[in-house]
Amino acid sequence: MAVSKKVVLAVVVGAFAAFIGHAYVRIQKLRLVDRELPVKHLNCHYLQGIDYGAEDITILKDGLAFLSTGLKFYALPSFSDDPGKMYILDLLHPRPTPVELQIRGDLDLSSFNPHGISAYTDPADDSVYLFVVNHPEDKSQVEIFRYVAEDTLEHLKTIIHPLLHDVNDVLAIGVESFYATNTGYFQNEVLQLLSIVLNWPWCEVVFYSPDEVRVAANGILGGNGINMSPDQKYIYVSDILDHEVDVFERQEGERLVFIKSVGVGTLCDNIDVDQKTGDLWLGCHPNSAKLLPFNPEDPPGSEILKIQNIHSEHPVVTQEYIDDGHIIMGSTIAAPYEGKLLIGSAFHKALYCDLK
Ligand SMILES: [Ca+2]
Ligand SMILES: [Ca+2]
Repeated sequence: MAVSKKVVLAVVVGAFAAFIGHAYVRIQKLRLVDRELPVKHLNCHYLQGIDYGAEDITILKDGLAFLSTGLKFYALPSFSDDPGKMYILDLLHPRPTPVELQIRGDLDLSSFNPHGISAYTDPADDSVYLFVVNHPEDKSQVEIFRYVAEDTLEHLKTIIHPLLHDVNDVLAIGVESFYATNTGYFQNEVLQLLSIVLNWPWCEVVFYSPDEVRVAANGILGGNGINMSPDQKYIYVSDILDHEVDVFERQEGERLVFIKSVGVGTLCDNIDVDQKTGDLWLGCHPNSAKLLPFNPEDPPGSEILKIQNIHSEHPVVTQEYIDDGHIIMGSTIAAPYEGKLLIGSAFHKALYCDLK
């Protein structure tokens, strides 16, 4: 081999090795490997019958909570091969107990795999609509249900669209309209990994209505939870990989304008908003290297954050609950209601806690 060819080869090999090294360091940093936290507990007990995760929870004004359970998603652990289920819990009951919701209509329940959820109450007649991200056979679609009786959901519609290709969470804003986040930008796993390593924040928030479907916002490295301020003027999106919550202003015609990002220092999943105070509650993963790959001997922990005064110059981010995985692993959601807090997980149990 001529000397010049050897030099070129050495340069190429060296550059490739440097890139792999850079990629490794960046991924380890994003995953918060080595992060260990002291536990900080609340007075909590397990919700009966929830053993395979309650990835997302949403609570209506009258204290009825909906839970999506049994998620199977990418390489996340899953302790059951059964299809996912929806549960309801009445927080005004003296001893709230989850009840499985019966699903009516032509939805295939054998492949039901519910993920992010959101409820919409129609001001015209107080009907409650539940929007559920569903991944049958690893696909992505949004199901719209009407909550028709104490323990029944009626399936109304399945929404499939090329822009809704890797949906994580949904925010209902009308009887048939919503915003949704995509977990990744690329459908190809190698390209997706490359986009993270090269810091291409291309994940999108998609607006859907029967008349129009479009990208409403992007600039997100890893899309996850989405929710809205009580006055419905602002939308919050968790950029789980960038360790930030992005704030968007809703403008006329459902245009989203980026306002700012608030650093959270951890991998936050779903967002709930206290309807009285406007505080954000976030279910987060303190160290995702323990989540993937999963090792029961060194379990992934849980971390619940609260953000106060998010619209001020100085939002206050506080850790409200921390566990090392011995009580609850892989927290994804924390939803407050009248001094109580529900904590859900991607694949483990759910907690009912006292905030007072
Ligand atoms: Ca949600
Ligand atoms: Ca999520």
